[in-house]
Amino acid sequence: MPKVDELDKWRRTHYSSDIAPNLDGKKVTVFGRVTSIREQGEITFIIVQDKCGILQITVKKSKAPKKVLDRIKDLNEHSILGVRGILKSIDKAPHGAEVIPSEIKVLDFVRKSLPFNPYKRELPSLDKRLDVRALDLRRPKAQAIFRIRNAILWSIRKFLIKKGYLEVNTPKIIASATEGGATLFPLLYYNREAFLAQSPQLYKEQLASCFEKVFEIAPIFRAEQFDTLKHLSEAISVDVEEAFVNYEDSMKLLEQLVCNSIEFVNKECKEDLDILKHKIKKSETPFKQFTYDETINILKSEGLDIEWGEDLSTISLKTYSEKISGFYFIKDWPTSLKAFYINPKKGKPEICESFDLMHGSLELSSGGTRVNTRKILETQLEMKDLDPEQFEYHLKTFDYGMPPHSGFGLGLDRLILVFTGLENIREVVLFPRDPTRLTP
Ligand code: AMO
Repeated sequence: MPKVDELDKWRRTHYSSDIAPNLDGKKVTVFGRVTSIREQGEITFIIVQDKCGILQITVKKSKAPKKVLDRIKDLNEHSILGVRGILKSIDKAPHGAEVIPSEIKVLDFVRKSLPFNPYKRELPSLDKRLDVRALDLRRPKAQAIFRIRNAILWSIRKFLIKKGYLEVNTPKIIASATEGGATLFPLLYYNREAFLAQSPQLYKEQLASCFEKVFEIAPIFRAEQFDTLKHLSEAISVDVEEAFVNYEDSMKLLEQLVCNSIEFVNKECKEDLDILKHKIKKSETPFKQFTYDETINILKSEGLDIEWGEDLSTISLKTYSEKISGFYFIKDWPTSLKAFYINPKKGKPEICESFDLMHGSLELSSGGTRVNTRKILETQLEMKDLDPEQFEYHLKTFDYGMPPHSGFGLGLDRLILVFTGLENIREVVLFPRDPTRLTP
């Protein structure tokens, strides 16, 4: 077996992206993973990938030191290398320069044949890839997806903090349901029953009463029995809540947030979007808005058998998305279809001040003006077969003065699907959770 070297005092001087012809003659230390080894006559070309891309190590047998030749003798693809050497400009190499090594450390090598080669075109099914996700994530496409994800997160945080929203962290172990009792994951909390949080809804409302403008980017847990391309048991939600505004203001903010992220990703992630062969279309602004009533009428005129008060089924949304492209809102939903904390309209309580942000047939976000009085909250909890007593820890805060407030929850993973042009939500999550997957 080949010997494994120690890292010792070696530290990186250059990433692959720093390498350039004008550094000709410079001493460098580079690290990375071998993606290919090619022998051409007396020259060995070793392509090494680091977090920024690839670089070329060129070993000429007649000129290389013996210790370098010894170290590359048993080298295999996917080994982990450290290389010290001199940069030499050369047109044909990536970034216009190659590294001529004076010393090579093999920091680790491959001990078993890989279940698949992440650098090859032919790949196994997503499920097989997810089983060894750490290997799958070496794929250039996967790397591009998660760099775009990172850019989206950064742009959202920057946007909200600049506008004066406070980033908060709320408990993920909670005492009662917020989004309907059927989708809770129960757990044992010492000697009591507790649940994983379905959303930070109640906490973000309480915090809006203290800090006025808050947001959280965190996991939400949904125990739904699904087998779709757009659901997860653990998803990331961007939750925003604000005092002294209503749902029209929340829609405006959400639209600005999405447009800002599109602009940022289009500017900062050009190469990654090219790798994915995807272009994010800028949607017309303001985003189109349809009331639930208008939506039902349009669907009826398309020949769908749908009654007022019904939720929009997958078929309804597919039909609708064939008529409307890009981002759009569906607002003013029946109160019966929305959660207990959404405010019914004055003089028309069967409709509530609510909205969903859609892209095609995909629901990206939902939000609304919140109920602001304890009495209505209690009535609505009972209407949803929820026990107000279980919510006392929340309801009592409404006794102490609660500003009017509104907000939304935006499904980050779904937004990334739109930004990357992918179809399966599991592709854009590092370690997805669904009813059949709990590892890795
Ligand atoms: P809702 O339940 O509609 O609203 O969730 C908000 C958004 O989160 C995303 N989402 C999911 N993504 C992947 N897998 C899931 N299982 C999943 N469930 C939800 C969707 C959805 O639009 N408290 C309210 C928000 C609010 O009113 O502020 C809520 O949770 O993109």
